[in-house]
Amino acid sequence: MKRLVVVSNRVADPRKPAAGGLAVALGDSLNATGGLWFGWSGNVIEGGKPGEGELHVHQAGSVKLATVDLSAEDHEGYYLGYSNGVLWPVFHYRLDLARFDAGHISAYRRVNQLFARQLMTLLKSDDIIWVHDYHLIPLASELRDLGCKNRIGFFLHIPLPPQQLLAAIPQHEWLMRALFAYDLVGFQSEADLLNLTRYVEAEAGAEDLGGHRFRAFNRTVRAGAFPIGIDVDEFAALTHAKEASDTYERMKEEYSRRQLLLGVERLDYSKGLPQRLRAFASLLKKYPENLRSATLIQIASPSREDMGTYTALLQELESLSGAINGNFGELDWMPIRYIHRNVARKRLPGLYRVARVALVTPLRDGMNLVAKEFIAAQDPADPGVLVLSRFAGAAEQLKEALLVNPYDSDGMADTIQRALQMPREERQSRHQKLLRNIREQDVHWWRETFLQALSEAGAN
Ligand code: GDG
Repeated sequence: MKRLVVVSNRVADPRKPAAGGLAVALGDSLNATGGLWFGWSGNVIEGGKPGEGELHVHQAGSVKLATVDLSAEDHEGYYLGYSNGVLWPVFHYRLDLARFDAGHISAYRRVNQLFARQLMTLLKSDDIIWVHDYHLIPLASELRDLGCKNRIGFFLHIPLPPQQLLAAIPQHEWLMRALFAYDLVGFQSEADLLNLTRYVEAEAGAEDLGGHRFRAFNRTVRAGAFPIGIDVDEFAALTHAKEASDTYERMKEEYSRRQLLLGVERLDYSKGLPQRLRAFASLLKKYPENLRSATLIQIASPSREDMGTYTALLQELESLSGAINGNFGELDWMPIRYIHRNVARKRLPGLYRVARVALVTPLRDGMNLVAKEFIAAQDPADPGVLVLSRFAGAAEQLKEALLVNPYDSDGMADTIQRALQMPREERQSRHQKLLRNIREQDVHWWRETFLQALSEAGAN
């Protein structure tokens, strides 16, 4: 079996449960092939030389972890400036939040070159390389420039926006041309794949060879939609373990006279949090029978707080939740419990299971794993209802959720009311279909389907 080499911005030890679902999923293939996982070490070297960084290699069981330090200047330009200041907002359709700066794109390229140089020293000629996410779009192109002939696949975890939005990025031709250095590029949804097709035909003059294969710049790339899933069994086991059961029992008792609604995400403007709080306020106004009963627990775990756009969002959420609690709250009932802290992963399934309704209403999301985790944690005999944004990649698969337009607060309030009143039989039948779906297309299916397609992607 050929060795798998995974490259992503951050690297995790797959043996540690805290590493999260993706690490566990990739860990299977990395373990089976004695693989290598390569990325940034997380170290920022003050006064370090741009374009240079020490390589650290250590063995974690049968997997080799290789990481590179970044100079403070590279971290600022590559990570904060370009990846999270340009690509994250534009790819989530938020051109208005992008800050274009020529220095940032040079740092982005420089770090990709640094990674390519360091990775080349570790590669064997028949390794299969799988690159992840928007931080590393030009990596294959830099590797090819150094003579790398390996099979290389790329998976984008976030959405790919329409052609016109991509074209607003000052160096979009360079960025998108870099995709042609891969043998396979994978997206979360059919909508993203369609956006790629339109872009490469209109802007890169690519020839459509059929079967989502495109030819341009003397290379052929295959594209596909590979919706990422979760490890359903692992999540179900977590749900029945002690920490989650304790959380469930405690919360169940506390909320026995209330209807619990739940939102869980990293604090990010793509997740539609202010819109969700407004929809909740509208629910309380339009359907007063929910007063003293419906309670929204909103977890917004801290993330990328070194970026200015997040400070404004944090303030908006604090003021919105304060106003809603002030306007509607009673001595014995607070409508919103807004928690700006990380909740332990082991407790999350218990929280999901006790919720009557999950609000997963991003303005845009590549996939959204919270929606899938919520389904996996439910009691099939008395499941909660998933209210899901039509703009999450997951909406293409999870058709039995109640789909909403996150920009329409009143419409969302009506749908939440429907979810709160849904009879048990309908909840059961929807949940059964949703569960079947996330089981059939779980994270192992995702990994195997992608790697199979990569092994079949035609030689260039
Ligand atoms: C990107 C794409 C795509 C959240 N709060 C806490 C916590 N979480 C965990 C959830 C879930 C994960 O974080 C979030 O995953 P999502 O998929 O919802 O969103 P992103 O982080 O934006 O991920 C996304 C994903 O990549 C995979 O391809 O689906 O579209 O944006 O697992 O449970 N975990 C803990 N405490 C929290 O407070 N422990």
